Amino acid sequence: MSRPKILLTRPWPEGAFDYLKTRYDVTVNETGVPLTQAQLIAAMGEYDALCPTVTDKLTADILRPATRVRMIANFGAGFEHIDIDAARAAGISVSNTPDVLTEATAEIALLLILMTSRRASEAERGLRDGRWNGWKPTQFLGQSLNGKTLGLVGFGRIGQATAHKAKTALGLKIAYHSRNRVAPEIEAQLGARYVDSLDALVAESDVLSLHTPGGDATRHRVDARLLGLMKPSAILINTARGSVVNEADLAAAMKAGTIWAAGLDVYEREPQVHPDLLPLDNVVLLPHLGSATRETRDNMGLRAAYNLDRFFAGKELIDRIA
Ligand code: 8YV
Repeated sequence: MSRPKILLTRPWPEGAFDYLKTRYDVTVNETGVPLTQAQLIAAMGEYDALCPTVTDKLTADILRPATRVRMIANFGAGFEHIDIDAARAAGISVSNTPDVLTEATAEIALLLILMTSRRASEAERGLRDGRWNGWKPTQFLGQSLNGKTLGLVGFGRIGQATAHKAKTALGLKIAYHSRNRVAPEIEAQLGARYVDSLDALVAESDVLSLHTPGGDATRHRVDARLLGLMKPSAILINTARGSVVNEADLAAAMKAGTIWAAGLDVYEREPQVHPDLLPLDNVVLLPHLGSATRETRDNMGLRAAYNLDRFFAGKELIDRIA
């Protein structure tokens, strides 16, 4: 029997790619640029499965009932870029890669908390630019974190891992708001306090970290109004999805001194960053590094591959999202 034809829209890390090659007839887009919509539509007729990433926008025009592709194994946990309703309507199965990137993404949240609170980007830029002419008692002063409150918006796997690391490593107190309150044992284990109003959490947080999914339900949840509730000394961290924050409102709030700093790993229109954020010294901007470790990216590829294996074996997917 011929092997299923699989298209990777981007090259994968070696380990996961090697695994895939032993089982499938694999084609890789090696161009370094995302496929166009026309190329994605054509691919839907040529392959048995597609492995997209966050940079592939899979709209209803692409996810049609009569396509050859019957399985989409997304390389990544978030799936805001895939029209899940259209996939369901077209009878196309879709999987993602949760769990394997939890710790790596939580590490990036901690990195941004540290970088913003200690003004690391700004200070390093100063040193490299020759503006550091020796130690002074008042230079590049940041904020201490120990004993302050970290407010988490969304408290799934990554939010909880961030809470654990922030509490144990940095001495932050943990408060959270989410659609569903977690079990009392988890709250006790993480020392996490549930706040039933988002506004109240935002108002009391010294560091506010976003961990909700993207999509219509959370679009621009952080806007001018919400930013206005934050403490002037507060820090906003976003490792979730760019769409959760209204970037224009954030830039305006930063310029007006409404909040003290922001650390972002994700953006509304990646790879573009709102131009008003770029000149701001107290905004740390990372290029969507959440899951960017060798181990994690390999594990993401393997997790996507295991979902493909299940699909082609006629078994239930490990991580079905459609
Ligand atoms: C991934 C992410 O690198 O998995 C996610 O949801 O945000 C990232 O860490 C990206 O999605 C790869 O497709």
